Amino acid sequence: MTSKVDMVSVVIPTLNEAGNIRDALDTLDRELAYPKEIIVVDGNSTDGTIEIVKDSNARLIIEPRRGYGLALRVGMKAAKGDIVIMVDGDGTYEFKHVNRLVQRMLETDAEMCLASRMYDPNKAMGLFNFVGNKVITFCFNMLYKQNISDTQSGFRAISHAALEKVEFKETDMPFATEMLIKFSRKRFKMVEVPSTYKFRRYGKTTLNPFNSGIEILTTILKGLRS
Ligand SMILES: Nc1nc2c(ncn2[C@@H]2O[C@H](COP(=O)(O)OP(=O)(O)OP(=O)(O)O)[C@@H](O)[C@H]2O)c(=O)[nH]1
Ligand SMILES: [Mg+2]
Repeated sequence: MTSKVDMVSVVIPTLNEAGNIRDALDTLDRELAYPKEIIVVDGNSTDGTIEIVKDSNARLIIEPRRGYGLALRVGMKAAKGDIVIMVDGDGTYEFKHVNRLVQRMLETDAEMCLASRMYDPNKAMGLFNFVGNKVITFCFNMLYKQNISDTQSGFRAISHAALEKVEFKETDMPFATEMLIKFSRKRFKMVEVPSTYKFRRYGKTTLNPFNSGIEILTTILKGLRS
């Protein structure tokens, strides 16, 4: 559990996010009210993302191996802060809520705080993803006795000490669910704050929602044996 914060590390995976990353870095730099380091883990983007990150205050790690989860894991290993924030580089999460996540984590003495998009009246999440998320979240909550409203949120504040107690295997989208499973198993406290979700302004998704959904449900079932 984290009682004081000397530094917050923000880890951002990017794959061809040139249209979004500068705004993401500027907003985080401006909004995050704690001493910070920002780590961008880039999958060898070819659209100028790397040049934009090099021209910023953020630290750049190039990770040519594919996978959203792998990129986050590499960034988290490199992070030095007591709290690690994970968030996408595509500007779909509301960075202005970043301090809320840290504050709620500290107030509740939790090991993780998720930004839940399920309170969002704008519903920027497409219908397929919304329904898929509901199904996955229902299965997860039932099987692991949790009460999380948005298990697929990729915007989270996490205790660094807790992360060090867990080993991850997943390399792609199921990583986010593997983390919840392993935190549940360790009885780490997980809380959430309401947040909003925005449409992607530039670039395209790397996710195949159907395949990811199947992989995530498989991860939930596999986790029962762990
Ligand atoms: N380094 C790295 N980053 C990745 C990889 N795949 C995805 N990302 C980044 O991970 C984040 C999440 O991926 P998205 O493509 O936005 O997936 P999504 O959020 O499910 O899809 P959208 O609804 O379109 O936003 C984005 O910042 C991507 O640029 C990868 O293989 N390597
Ligand atoms: Mg996204």
